[in-house]
Amino acid sequence: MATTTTTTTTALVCALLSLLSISHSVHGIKRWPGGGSTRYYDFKVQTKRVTKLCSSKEIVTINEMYPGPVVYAQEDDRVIVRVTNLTPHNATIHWHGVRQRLSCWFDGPSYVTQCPIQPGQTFSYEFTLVQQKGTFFWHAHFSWLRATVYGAFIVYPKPGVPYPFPYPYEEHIIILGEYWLKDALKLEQAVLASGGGAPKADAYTINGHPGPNYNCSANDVYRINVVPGKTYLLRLINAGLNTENFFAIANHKLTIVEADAEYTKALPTDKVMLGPGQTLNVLVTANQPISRYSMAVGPYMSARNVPFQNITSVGYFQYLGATPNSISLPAMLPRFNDNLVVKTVMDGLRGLNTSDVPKVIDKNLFVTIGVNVQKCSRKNPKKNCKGTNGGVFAASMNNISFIRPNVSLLEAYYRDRAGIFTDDFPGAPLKFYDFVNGAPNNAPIDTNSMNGTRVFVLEYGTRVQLILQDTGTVSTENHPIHLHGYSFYVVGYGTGNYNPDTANFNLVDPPYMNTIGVPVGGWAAIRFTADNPGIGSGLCTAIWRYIYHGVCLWRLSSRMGKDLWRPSRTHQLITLGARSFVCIKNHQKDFRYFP
Ligand SMILES: *[C@@H]1O[C@H](CO)[C@@H](O)[C@H](O)[C@H]1NC(C)=O
Ligand SMILES: *[C@@H]1O[C@H](CO)[C@@H](O)[C@H](O)[C@H]1NC(C)=O
Ligand SMILES: *[C@@H]1O[C@H](CO)[C@@H](O)[C@H](O)[C@H]1NC(C)=O
Ligand SMILES: *[C@@H]1O[C@H](CO)[C@@H](O)[C@H](O)[C@H]1NC(C)=O
Ligand SMILES: *[C@@H]1O[C@H](CO)[C@@H](O)[C@H](O)[C@H]1NC(C)=O
Ligand SMILES: *[C@@H]1O[C@H](CO)[C@@H](O)[C@H](O)[C@H]1NC(C)=O
Ligand SMILES: *[C@@H]1O[C@H](CO)[C@@H](O)[C@H](O)[C@H]1NC(C)=O
Ligand SMILES: [Cu+2]
Repeated sequence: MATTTTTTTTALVCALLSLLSISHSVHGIKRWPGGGSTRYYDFKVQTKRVTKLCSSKEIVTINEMYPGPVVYAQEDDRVIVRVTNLTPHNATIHWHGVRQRLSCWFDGPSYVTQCPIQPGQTFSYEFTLVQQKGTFFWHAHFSWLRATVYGAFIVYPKPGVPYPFPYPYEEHIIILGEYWLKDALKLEQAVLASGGGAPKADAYTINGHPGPNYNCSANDVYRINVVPGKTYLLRLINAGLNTENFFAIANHKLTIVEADAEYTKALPTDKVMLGPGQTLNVLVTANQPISRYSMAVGPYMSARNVPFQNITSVGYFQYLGATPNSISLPAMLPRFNDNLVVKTVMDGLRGLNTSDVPKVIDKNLFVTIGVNVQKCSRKNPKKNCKGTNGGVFAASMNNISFIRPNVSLLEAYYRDRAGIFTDDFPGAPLKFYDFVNGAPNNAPIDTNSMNGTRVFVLEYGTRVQLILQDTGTVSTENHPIHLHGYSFYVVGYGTGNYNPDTANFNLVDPPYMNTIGVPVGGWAAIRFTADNPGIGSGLCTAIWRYIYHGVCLWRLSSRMGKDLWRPSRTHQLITLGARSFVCIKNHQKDFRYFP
C-alpha cells in the first residue's frame, strides 16, 4: 500500500526523517513554495499474477495494485514519490498533466528527462503542484509498461476554496484502459520487429475490469452504487495505450465541468470521447427510475483499415434499491467512426478562467502529424516489414521521425553534450501540399520520413501559436497531441487544411488543456506562453500505435532556462564521476534540491 503523509512544513521534517532519511533535503524544505504541505508516496514496481478473460499472467504493477494506488494532494502541495524497481524491466513514472514548473527532470519520460530506473534501482520524484488542481493520472513511461502501470492522481483545491459547481454527494474515479492477454513488453517488441501496426487490445477495461460482455468476466465488473436523487462527480481518465474511447451511461446526462485538470463552463452531453491522456470531470445526477444502468466504454476509431476491439466494456451504475442482479439498461454509444459526436462536444467546451489567453503571438509554428511508411531495409521483409505495401510504419511531425537517444536529452542539454540532438526542428513543414487529400499514396516510394532527434528552441517568454495539421499519408486520423510542461488554450480547430484566412478562432473563452485530439483530416490551433524552461518541457504526441517505429516527438526548450531550473541559492550541481554517453544510471543527485 502507498503511504501518505500530510503535514505542515515543520512536522514534515520529522516525517521525512523517519520515512526517508534523506537528511540533505531537510534544510531545503524551508525554501519549498509556501502554503502547501507534502505528500509522500512509496511506489514499488513489482509484478502480480492476475486472471482476466479466462487466462492468468504476470503483469507489472505498482504495489501489486491494478490500477495502481491513487495519489492524492492539494493545489500547491509538494509531492514526493519514491519509486523502487523490483522487476527485471526498466521503468519510469510520468505525472501526466503536471506542468513540472522548474522541475522538468522529474517529468518521467525515459531518455527525455531521465534514464530509466533500472532493475533494483530507486529514484525519487519531487515536484510541486504549482497552481494545479483537478484530475490527473500517472503512468509508466518506458515501453509499453504503461499498459498496466497507471493510476489516478487527484489534486483538490486548497482548503476553503470551493468547486465552481455544486458540491457532489460523492466522487468516483473511472479509469479507461486496454488489456492484452499477451505480455505487453513482448507485444511491443513484436510490433517493433514487425514494422506493422499494433494488434487490437483483447479488452477495454473500466478500473481494470472488462465487464460482462467479455468471456469469463461476468463478475469482473466495476460498479458504482448510487443513492437516488444524489449528484456524483466522475473523474474520467483514459489511460489506454492506443485507443480513443467513447463513454456513456444509459439514460443519464453527463455534465462536463473540467477537462485536463482545468475547469470548464458546465457542458451537458449524452456521451464523451477521451483520447489516451485525456481526463474529464463530469457530474451525473441519479434522477432516473430505480434500476441498474450500464456505464459503457467503446472505441472511437477515425482511421481507415486499423483493426480495433469492438466489444464494449460495461460497468454498472446501480441505484440503491435496484435488484442486485437485474438486467442493466444498455448505454447508447456512438458508432466507432462518429466524428460528429467528437466535434459537437468539442464545440461546446469553454474554459472558465481565460484571463491569460495570449492575444499577441511572437512565434507561429506549423507542425504536421502523420504516419509514414519507410522503405524496407530489413533482412527479412516478409517478417519485418509488415507496414503498408511492405514498408515500416513510422509516425512523424513535420516529416521527422524521432530517434530515441541513448542518454536522457535533458542531461545531454544540461551538460552541453554535443551530438545527442540537434536544434533544427523546423518550425514549419519543408514541403507544403494538400496534407489531407493530396498525401503521397504510392507507399513506400515517397512516403518516407526523415529520421532525427531534433529540438525546437524557444526563448523564455515567447508567446507561441502552434498549428497542428493532420495528414493522410497512410490514413487521416484523430491524433491526441500532448504537451509536457504546459497546458495550452485550444483557440481553434477545423476540418481540411489549415487556412489562416478562413480559420475561426475563439480568443474569448477557449478551453485550457494538455491534450488535444487534432480532428481527423483537420487541424487544431493552440496557444501558450513558453515560461517553463527545460528540455523535458516538450511536445510529445500520442500516435501511440506507431510510437515505437521511430516516433514523432519534438521538444520545446527555453534556452534561457538553465539558471531558472537551478536557482543558484537553493540548488547546487554535484558533479558525479560517471560521464558516460550511455544511459547507465540516473544522475539524480545532480538534480536534487540541496541546501
Ligand atoms: C469467447 O469464448 C468463445 C468460446 O470459447 C470463443 O469462441 C470466443 O472467441 C471468445 N471470445 C472472445 C472475445 O475472446
Ligand atoms: C466486430 O469485429 C468483428 C471482427 O473483428 C466483426 O466480425 C464484427 O462484425 C464487428 N462487430 C461490430 C458490431 O462492428
Ligand atoms: C485565473 O488564471 C490566472 C492566470 O493563470 C490565475 O492567476 C488566477 O488565480 C486564476 N483565477 C482563478 C479564479 O482560478
Ligand atoms: C544507442 O546504442 C546502441 C547500442 O550501443 C547503438 O546501436 C545505437 O546506434 C545508439 N543509438 C543512438 C541514437 O545513439
Ligand atoms: C519526407 O522526407 C523523406 C526523406 O527525406 C522524403 O523522401 C519525403 O519526400 C519527405 N516528405 C515530405 C512530405 O516532405
Ligand atoms: C530511418 O530509420 C529507419 C529505422 O531505423 C530506417 O528503416 C529508415 O531507412 C531510415 N530512413 C532514413 C530516411 O534515413
Ligand atoms: C534499460 O536501460 C538501460 C539504460 O538505457 C539499457 O542499457 C538497457 O538495455 C535497458 N534494458 C532493457 C531491458 O530495456
Ligand atoms: Cu504527459
